[in-house]
This record gives sequence, structure tokens and C-alpha cells, in this order.
Amino acid sequence: MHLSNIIATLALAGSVIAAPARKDDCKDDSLYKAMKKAGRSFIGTALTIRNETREGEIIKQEFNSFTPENSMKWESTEPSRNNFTFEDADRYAAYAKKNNLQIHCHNLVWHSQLPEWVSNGGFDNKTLISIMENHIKTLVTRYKSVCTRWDVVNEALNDNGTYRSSVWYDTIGEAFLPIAFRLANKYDNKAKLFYNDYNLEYNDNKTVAAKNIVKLIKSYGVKINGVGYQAHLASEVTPTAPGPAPDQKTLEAALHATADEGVDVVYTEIDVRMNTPATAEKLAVQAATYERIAASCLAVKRCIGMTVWGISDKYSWIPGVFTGEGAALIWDENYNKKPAYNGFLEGINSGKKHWG
Ligand code: 9MR
Repeated sequence: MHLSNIIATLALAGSVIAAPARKDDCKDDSLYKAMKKAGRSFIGTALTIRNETREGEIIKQEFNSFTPENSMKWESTEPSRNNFTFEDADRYAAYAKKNNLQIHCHNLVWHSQLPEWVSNGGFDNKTLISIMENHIKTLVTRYKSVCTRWDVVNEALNDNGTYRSSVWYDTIGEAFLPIAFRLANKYDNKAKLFYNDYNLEYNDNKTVAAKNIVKLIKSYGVKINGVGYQAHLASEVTPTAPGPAPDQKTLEAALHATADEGVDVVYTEIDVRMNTPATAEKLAVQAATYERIAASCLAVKRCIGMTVWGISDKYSWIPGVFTGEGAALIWDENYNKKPAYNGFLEGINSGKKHWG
């Protein structure tokens, strides 16, 4: 069945958080309106489709883009060799189409959420590249014209800026990056192609390494459109965070490090965690953190958009992974706006002053 038919069928079947088609008539104080006024391309959220009506309403009101939180990852789409499963991912494609939203498609080549058959298959270089090509070809072709952006390679770096050991790097070497980008562009030359990683916000060795990845890919004569800064940050010292998110100058310098190589930059997975429970004081510090993250994007001309990693604290990945930490998003567990929402909005609005 052709993808547009699949999408139409799924759209008719209805998605559990269906929102009416968006128009540009959102309230003046929405995140989307503010980003649009500032001349940026998108404001997004990570999306897991679930039975929560408020999520559909908030997406319609506030966002024009989303990142499928898990459904397009390798373990979800190719659990065994050349056996592709698209039921879940297709629901997201249909949701985007129905609600006129961009999709930041996530992701093609990553060491994590990668099935054992790939990571422990013992493949030689040539075979692994052909496996990569088959996967990229199948996903990128299926979601051609659906994906506005693709995270082509995710998290290839260690925090000290060296390459992470993975089946990709250990078998193919650093060439796995340009090869992945070349293949993504081969099967969809319109989607914007991104390298995506965390802890790039500190303007340190890892940020320089991301800049070098941009240069490496270009040195192969291959297209890369941008770098995604995940921005999984914290508002205070926590057991898993060395301290609060960097100051605004550092954030801006980190964005410039790659943007100045002639690519777009985006914040792809923003959340700002704290030691829980939250207090009024901590929420105020978190709001100021969200404000400077947004302001840093808006101060950099090539920062074309931002995505927060979820809507409500009720479903954030953080408490399940970092015990005793959380409250990281901008809506609370009951879908009330937190001070962080207002901080984020103010940061976006500051962009008008910084524009250029
Ligand atoms: O939010 C995602 C969570 O639901 C998954 O369990 C987890 C598995 O690794 O992945 C989370 O999203 C990650 C994203 O895909 C890549 N960057 C880090 C994100 C948070 O772990």
C-alpha cells in the first residue's frame, strides 16, 4: 500500500490524541506564535501518542513540530534483519499529516535502542555498510516528504570529545558518519539532515568534536544541514549533573561553534531536571534556566528551532532513569503551565531584541 493511503487510513482510524488541523490563529502568547514572530522555523515537543486529550490540545495550541520519542528507532522499525515494522511509526506520520505538523524524525544510526542482531552480529565493514544502507533506504524512502528533518547519526561522541565505541565506529571507523549522511541524502534530498548529541551545550571538547564532525562530513563532499544540541540540562547540582545549565554566553558560544561552520543549529531534546520534590524556589530557578536556553537560541541567527522533550512531567523519561530527579518539563503532572513555561516564552520573546 502506498504511504499516502496508509496515512489516510490511519488518519480515518483516528489517533488517540487527535487534534483538529492547526491554523495560525493560536493565542498571541503561545510558544509557536512567539517563535514565528521571531522568524524561526519550528517549536516542537517529543511525542508519544497516548490516551491524553490535553496533549493534543497543547500541541495544537503551542507547537508546529514534534519528534517521535521512540517509534522510529532501529529496535522499533527493524527488530530483525530486513524485517521492517512500521505500524507504530506510521501513526506518527499520520498524526503529523492530519495536524499539519513538521516531524523531526529520530533517528537512523545510533548505538542505543539498536537490536542485538546489529550490535553483536560480528559483521565485516562491507556487510555492516550494506545493513546501514538497507535501513536508511527503507526508512528515509518510506517517510520521504513526511520528515522535515532527520537525525541521521545520534550520539557518536564521548563527553571528552573522542568517538564513542560502538558497532558503527569500531567496524567502519569515523567514515560511518559521512557514509550515513550520504545515504540519507541519496534517498531523500529534501529533508534536512542533522547530527544530534547531548552535552554539546558547554562549549568544551565535545562541542569542538561536533564541529569537527561537520567538517569531516563536508570534507567527503556530503551534505549536512545542521547540528542538534539535545539540552538535557539541570537547574542545580544533582547526582547526575555537575551543575546548573551553562550561562547564556556559553550557550551562545556553543551554538556558534557549529553554526559558524555554515549549518543550522537546533535544541532537539530540552529538559531541565532538578532534585525532586520541586519547591517554588527551585521552579523559579528552572524558569530562569529555560529562559536563557531559549534566549541563547534566539540570539543565534542559525538557530532555527527548539524541541522540548515531552509535554508533562507526568511522562518525562527522567525519574525512571535518574532516581530522585525530575520535574524537568514546562507543564506539571496535571498539565498546568509551570513557571518554566513563562520563562521559556520570555526567552523566545527576547529574540526580537537579539535578532540578527
Ligand atoms: O525519551 C526516550 C525514552 O522514552 C526511552 O526509554 C529512551 C531509551 O533510550 O530514550 C529516550 O529518548 C532519548 C533520545 O532518543 C536520545 N537522546 C536521549 C533521550 C533521553 O534518554
